[in-house]
Amino acid sequence: MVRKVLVANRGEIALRIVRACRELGIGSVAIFSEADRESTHVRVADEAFCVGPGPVPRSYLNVPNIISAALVSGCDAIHPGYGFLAENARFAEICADHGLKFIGPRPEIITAMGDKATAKRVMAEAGVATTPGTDILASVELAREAADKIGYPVLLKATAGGGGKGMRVVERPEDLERAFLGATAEAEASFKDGRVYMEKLIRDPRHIEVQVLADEHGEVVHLGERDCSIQKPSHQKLIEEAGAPNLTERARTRLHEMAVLACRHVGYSNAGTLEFLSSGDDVFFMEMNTRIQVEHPVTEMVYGIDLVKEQIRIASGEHLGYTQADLEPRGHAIECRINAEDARNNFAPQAGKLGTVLFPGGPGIRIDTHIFSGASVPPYYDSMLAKVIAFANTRDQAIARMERALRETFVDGVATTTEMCLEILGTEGFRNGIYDIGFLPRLLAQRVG
Ligand code: MV4
Repeated sequence: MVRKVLVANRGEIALRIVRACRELGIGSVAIFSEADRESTHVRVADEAFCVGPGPVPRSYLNVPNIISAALVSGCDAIHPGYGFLAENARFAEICADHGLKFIGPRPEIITAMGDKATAKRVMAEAGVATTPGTDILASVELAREAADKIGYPVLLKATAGGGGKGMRVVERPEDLERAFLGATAEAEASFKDGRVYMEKLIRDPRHIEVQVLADEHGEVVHLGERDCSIQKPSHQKLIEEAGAPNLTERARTRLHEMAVLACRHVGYSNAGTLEFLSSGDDVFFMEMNTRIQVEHPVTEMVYGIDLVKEQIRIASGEHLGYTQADLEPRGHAIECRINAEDARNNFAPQAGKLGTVLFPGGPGIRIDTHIFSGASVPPYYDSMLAKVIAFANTRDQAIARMERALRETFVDGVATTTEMCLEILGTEGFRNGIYDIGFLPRLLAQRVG
């Protein structure tokens, strides 16, 4: 086993990783910015190093300082969490160059999956269902030919994208040129890579993703699916659940099989997530995330597996030690994200000093958070403060439990997404489990008139 892990992150996920280390009997080293000096992950880790001032490029992306902290403290591995350096292949290489095990897949896989057109091509080769479409489009003329063949409406996507940046829906031929130039310019500005590709637009799909674990000896398992269709207009997830409601058994089985097939094909190792669009019996591969994800706890609750511990064990060269037949999901789990955001004002991020903070407890409730009464919320970072996870035998019970828990949640001093989550849980669409990626944008549009 690795003996000491540098946790290259902050907030709830840094704390989550420190907890996994402690339970494995492994040392943990936190890093922090000057704005996070008083943060929980700093207190709870065995050791902690300041790596720079508040702004992200000067601290949590400061690779020389992070590598130095790992080396002077005698770490043999780095866990990147999510965000920051988690999907930076160059960082994974630099870790290896310094004798530090990067807890994630090989750098080449990170690079391949980071380029969305490449990822799609690789998955299609593996036999995974992908959306009808093209590879990179070199000109408007080629885009026009492709769109005529695919049939409108089509979607232009940035290959360096993900998260919706550089994406354009094109309903009619006369809109194609504008959309192509717009998508290219936006992608160039956002990613310094203006290359785009085209897909058939899937109307009103759901976002279903499959969790996988693969060891470094070729064993691959899936840990079922999550429905992450409840997203803000900015494409950020707000509520996730495991398993997905209203999925046909045929679609569910295909999703699971394709995820495992894909991992075997690329020689994947460590934890990963394959994102799909789902519509009726149809499923289409979208992207693969080569990191632990924010919403991993819902899968942990349903499968009784600690995914972060598994990541560390896998990176240590251990065998999974179980097969698909050993894995049986039980019950239902829902996660609500408590963000420091004003849901009545376009989810504007909130910063400042917190007053009283009270989180729920009791049967079937898990809270993953780093905040406490009197803590500061710095302006530099992601606005997620906490994840409330409700687990129960059935979906209806999990919903009731989540509603109960959110009514026990108090975060004084900033506006949060707690009430927004309660409103969603109360809707007929959520309760019957028939919702798609347009659900929250439609709900918000109704509210403002
Ligand atoms: C799509 C799509 C419909 N058809 N692709 C959005 C972000 C990027 N990761 C992929 N996205 C989409 N790709 C085809 N062919 C609709 C979306 C999409 C979406 C997907 C998942 C979750 C929320 C979304 C919100 C808007 C659009």
